Amino acid sequence: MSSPPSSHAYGIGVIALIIGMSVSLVFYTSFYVPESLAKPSVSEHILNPEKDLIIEIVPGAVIEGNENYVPNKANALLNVNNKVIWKNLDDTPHTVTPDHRASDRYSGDFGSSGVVKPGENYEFLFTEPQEIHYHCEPHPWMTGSINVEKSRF
Ligand SMILES: [Cu+2]
Repeated sequence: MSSPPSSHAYGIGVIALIIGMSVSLVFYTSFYVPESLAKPSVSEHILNPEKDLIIEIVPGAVIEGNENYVPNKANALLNVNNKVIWKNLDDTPHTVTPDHRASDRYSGDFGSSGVVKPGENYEFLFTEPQEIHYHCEPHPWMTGSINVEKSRF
């Protein structure tokens, strides 16, 4: 005795539905969830700004009273020059250390993890507006600020 065709089709339909739901659940938990938790979506223009903003740690920066981070109060615009590069042109290692913990949702924690050696750079891609005051860990009289704003166009 075989069951009537309609009941058989119904059974296949239920199985298909269960398989479909399981596949979606697996997809959701293994691809969609980790992807959305990983990083906020950031526009291409912010990820690849037209220009870099260069802040020089000028020669002689180590000496108290001299200029150190130049420009000292820097302004960056999102979409324009939100990638900021500190270049150590001095002959002493320096750091770029935030006065208070600062981070960017995309780029993570701000600040050079160790020293920036003479001739080396520290760069940070800002993807959201914020103002950071920073200093040099071994030479705390060296201070500067970076202000990141939205561009108006
Ligand atoms: Cu220093």
